[in-house]
Amino acid sequence: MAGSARYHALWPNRRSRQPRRPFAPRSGRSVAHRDDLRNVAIVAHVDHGKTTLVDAMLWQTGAFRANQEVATRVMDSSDLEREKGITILAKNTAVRYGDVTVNILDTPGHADFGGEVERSLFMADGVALLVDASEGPLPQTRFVLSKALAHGLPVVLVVNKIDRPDARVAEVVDEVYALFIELDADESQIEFPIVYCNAKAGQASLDLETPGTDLTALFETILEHIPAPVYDPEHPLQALVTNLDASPYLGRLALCRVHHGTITKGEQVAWCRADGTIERARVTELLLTEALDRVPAERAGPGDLIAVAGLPDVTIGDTLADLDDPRPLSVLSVDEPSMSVTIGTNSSPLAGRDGTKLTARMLLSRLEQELVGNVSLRVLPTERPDTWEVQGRGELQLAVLVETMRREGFELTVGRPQVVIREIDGSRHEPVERVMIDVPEEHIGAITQLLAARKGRLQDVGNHAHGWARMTYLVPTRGLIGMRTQLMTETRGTAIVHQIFEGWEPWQGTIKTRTNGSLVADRSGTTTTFALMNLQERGQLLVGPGEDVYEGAVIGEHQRVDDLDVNPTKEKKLTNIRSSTADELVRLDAHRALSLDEALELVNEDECVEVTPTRVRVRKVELSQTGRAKQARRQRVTA
Ligand SMILES: Nc1nc2c(ncn2[C@@H]2O[C@H](COP(=O)(O)OP(=O)(O)OP(=O)(O)O)[C@@H](O)[C@H]2O)c(=O)[nH]1
Ligand SMILES: [Mg+2]
Repeated sequence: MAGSARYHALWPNRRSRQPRRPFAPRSGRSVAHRDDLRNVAIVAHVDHGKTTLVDAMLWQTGAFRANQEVATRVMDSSDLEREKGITILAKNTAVRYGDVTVNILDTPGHADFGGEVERSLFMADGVALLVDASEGPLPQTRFVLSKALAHGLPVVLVVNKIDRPDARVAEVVDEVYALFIELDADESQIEFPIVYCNAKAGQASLDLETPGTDLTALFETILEHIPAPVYDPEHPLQALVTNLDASPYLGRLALCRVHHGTITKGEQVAWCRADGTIERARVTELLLTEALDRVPAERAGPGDLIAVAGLPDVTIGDTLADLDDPRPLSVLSVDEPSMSVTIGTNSSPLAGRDGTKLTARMLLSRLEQELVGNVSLRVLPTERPDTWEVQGRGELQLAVLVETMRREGFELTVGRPQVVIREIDGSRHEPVERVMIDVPEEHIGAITQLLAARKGRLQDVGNHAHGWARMTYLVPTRGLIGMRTQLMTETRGTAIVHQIFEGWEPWQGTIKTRTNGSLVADRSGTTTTFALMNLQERGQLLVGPGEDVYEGAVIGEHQRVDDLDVNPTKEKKLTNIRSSTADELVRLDAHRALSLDEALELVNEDECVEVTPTRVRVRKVELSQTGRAKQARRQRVTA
């Protein structure tokens, strides 16, 4: 077959990679190709321009009418994604380029959503690795590349944002080569083509000197270097569920890649579940993606990315197979969680004021629902019947879950983020992160001190741009909790930090990260301007006047390391004597209103966060003053 000859000429070393691709036909079996199809995942560090590039690819291939109003970064469709300006869920879109359908998988670049990237790779036959022309490869670039190489996927390097005035393309390309070598890529993988892009303007070129006018160079490179899906024409149906979605009309949708065989609307298939059981199920609806829409289809074949309705509680990792010859695929595994928080019902005195979902039962069923679609999360019981421990990849992933739930009407108590501890070979291990910090050179001293206190080990210092250093550390994840704020203060807001999970290491002993105590309300009531004005000298306030507080609510950060109980509700004593002095000249400074992420970063060990649809409050776990005093005494005795 002509297609096959061309294919092997392009990828002479493919045979050696085959054992690492779980779904490719076994050697010795006949091999066929879907030459009319390409499945490419776009992977990169956060903000390097993946979603913007997908926009440009959609425009170029005529997915939108010329006068159509289309939002920028159209794939970032959820409210949270739009607000935060980042991609959270991996999504796919399909465009037609000539006779070929290109399925593009847009993935998130933030390290916490690495599980999404890993799953997308099970659907792809190759990746476009995007790297910012100025920032160069960063920790998540390393992560996504290592995963792509482990899957044996060929890479097209896209150097993006070449229009940046501080672009340093040649160096960045060298850094990418160095990264491939560091990650032990084999030779065929290192011989990647390079496309230079300005995703914002929709331009790509193979030659840096002559910029492109559109994305033709990118599409041609993808067609040439990302292999068409291969399959065994004699193999029965095998489709792996790698993601889930829901439709108001069709119910739960299983998003799958067909690896072998064909699937037809209305037919009966064997539904092979993760627990080993096999059920008979009917494909009530079959959908293929066209641009941003899912459209009904009669049948789909090898390499197609499909959505299937009719399997009510299908989960990720299930296989749809031939009824007469079911062959389940091995369940896909992704990296284990390294961070956890406790999530419980709201136990503050103000509970029930603005939420609609308050009970432990509602909370548990919501968490269970989340587990179905998110394989990188775990939910465990705690000793309290109304609280669960939720484990995930990082603080942001957990914060996004809490944020989503509060928008649905939940009121919650969220504990301080903790690292997950694991027993490995009988000893305690903790997660360690690789952290890259870009700072102006004059702050190197401050960074060194800060990271040393948090048990960071310096791996590398380099020059990133003129007068800027790039320092790479390995730091216990524990030491990073709450670090960002301190780092920003020390470097006058100039530091740029990127971090990613590196691995597990033996427990590294006590790390002292806490620097400020809290100002804690000593009674219930409403805050007054008068009281806050007197308290603002003691630290940074977190509440403004006229807010409801209760005993044990944290109303500010204390300047000192210990906590201070204060009365933020005190009224001014009215007298007959007019005074034109003192307090009228003092103004109440703006307080620092905390977002959910900031609150989770700020909380001390004996504190937690009260989250309702409209409010985020930091509070003591033990609300009563006397209770806290007792606890402190007991701790002093045991210490
Ligand atoms: N100057 C310039 N800016 C770009 C280019 N491509 C993207 N950007 C900008 O970079 C920012 C991030 O773009 P996104 O497309 O959201 O990046 P992303 O990789 O999808 O980000 P995540 O999904 O959150 O990982 C946006 O402000 C874009 O406008 C480019 O070629 N040149
Ligand atoms: Mg994106």
